Amino acid sequence: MLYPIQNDVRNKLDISGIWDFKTDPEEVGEQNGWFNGLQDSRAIAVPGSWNEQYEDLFGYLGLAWYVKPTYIPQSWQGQRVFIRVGSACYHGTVYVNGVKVGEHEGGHLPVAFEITERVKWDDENVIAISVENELKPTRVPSGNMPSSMGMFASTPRTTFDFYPFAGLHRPVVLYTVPQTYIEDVTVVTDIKGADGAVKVTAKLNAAMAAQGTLQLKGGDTTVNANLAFKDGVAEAQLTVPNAHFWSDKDPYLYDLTVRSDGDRYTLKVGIRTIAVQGGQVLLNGAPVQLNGFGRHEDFVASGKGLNLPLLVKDYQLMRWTGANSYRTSHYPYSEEEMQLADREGFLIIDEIPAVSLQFDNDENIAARLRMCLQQIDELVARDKNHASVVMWCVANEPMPGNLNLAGAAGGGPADPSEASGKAMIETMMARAKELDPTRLVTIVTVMGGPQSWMEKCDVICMNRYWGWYVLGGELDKARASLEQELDQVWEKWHRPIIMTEFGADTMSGMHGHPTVMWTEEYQADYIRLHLDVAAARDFVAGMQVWNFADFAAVQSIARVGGLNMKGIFTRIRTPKLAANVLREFWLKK
Ligand code: GCB
Repeated sequence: MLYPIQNDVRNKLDISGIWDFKTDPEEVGEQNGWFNGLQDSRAIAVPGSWNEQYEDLFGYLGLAWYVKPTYIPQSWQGQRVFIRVGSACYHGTVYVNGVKVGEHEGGHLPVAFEITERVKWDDENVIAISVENELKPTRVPSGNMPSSMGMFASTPRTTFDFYPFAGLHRPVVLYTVPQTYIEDVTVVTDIKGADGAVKVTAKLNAAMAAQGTLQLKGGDTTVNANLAFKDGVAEAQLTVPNAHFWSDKDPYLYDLTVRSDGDRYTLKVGIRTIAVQGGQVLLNGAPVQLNGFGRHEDFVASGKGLNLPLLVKDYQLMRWTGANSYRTSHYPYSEEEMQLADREGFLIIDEIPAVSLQFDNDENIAARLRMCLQQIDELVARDKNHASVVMWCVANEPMPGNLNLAGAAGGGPADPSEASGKAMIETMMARAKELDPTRLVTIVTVMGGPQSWMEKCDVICMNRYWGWYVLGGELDKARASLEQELDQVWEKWHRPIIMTEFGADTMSGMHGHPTVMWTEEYQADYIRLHLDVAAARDFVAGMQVWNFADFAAVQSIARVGGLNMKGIFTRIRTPKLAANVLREFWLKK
């Protein structure tokens, strides 16, 4: 799925801004024609989560309406017009001039609908989007599960700890394409000695024959090729002599332009390869460490809404720690963020929203699997051309019924959900591999989860909390358990291991001597211990601290002030002591 662009033959109008907004807890808006305009509305910012904009909306997850009147330029006539919603979390329905044009389930991926026939060229157009984020067992991620999370039971009743923010979280844009247009482009890169090999597949919106061209341009290099479309598809293989390869240290990007009859589309291309060998991840054939963070899209006032200054600042702060990598825990991040990652040279583990999947009953499992597969399809379609994306992650901490949270990998006594979980996980991983055999595929395993679920992972990704949830305050024992588990997992699989989470809640400004849990000193010691243990093991291919910054969490006895405080930075991005430990380890290399 191509990102909308503005050029000489395509148009784009971002209609984000202040919209009219009204909640609809009784769900009467549709029958009362709220899509034509709202009575007694209030102002809301798009993008943004509604929960952070009004105090009374903090806990509201039900149906709500967004309405925006807008003109559409006359000069667009004759082209095809689309509306594209970057993220309606969790379910969105789109209306244009009183007509429903489509709906989308899944809160973190874009959707576009053609609206050419609906446009009024000489009057204002009314764009309306209804959105709800009700927590349901059949959704991904799931909520309101019959099972309780024991002492972790939270408000709202999620199966995860980040706050389930709702709303239009990313830009809403109108865009045009010519009548016959380039619908999709897929770029696969390879390295042949000093040369780059760039394979491009372009697809038109119609199964027709046509001619086209390709141009790859960067610095003094320009490579051209012809495209011959047959049944709407054309392929070309470019050779880039003495190519400038993309890497985390030198994120060089070429401009690739595809042309066919009346259309033109340009995207950024980084030439690189990614592979595993023994205990190492190889970028362009050389070992690379994926050091950085698990993160969240989260900030004061904007909630999970796209916040561009924050993005730029966060990348700068990550670089300041020496990080070169992160995971889009626990859902796909914005496209703007992926573009920045290409440009800044971050190595991304790109995750669908399958956080804390449970395998409780067949009907729910089937519904969740359908949703997960849809999200894998949509994520790969959206992100397949980003050099920064090196790995697909199809689940974070799937939960077996026999989970032994206090234990090492291996899980508790045999439980039927282990087999159903394995089947679902492997179906998802196979789907990602089938769609994109050029990237690595993984799941992130939970502490005490079954080892059998790691079997198909290219890289073993482990979330572990030795020294926090288990052996809290006992860092010596935590070290021994961590060492033992890492060595055992390596012995079993002989694959690279990335610790995708390890962290300690830390109240900024709280100090202690001797160090105790929650103090900045404890977090610093805890992180140092983990990085030390990893440094002594060359099969550890990356360390990603949980979390980059404190983030809004559901309310529970485990979350002081409704925050998860495992951040290396506070929610407003002030560094804690542990930031310097990261700098010590990650910058000295
Ligand atoms: C985890 C989850 C993450 C939580 C974290 C924690 O294992 O993957 O979403 O925020 O633990 O802090 O408890």
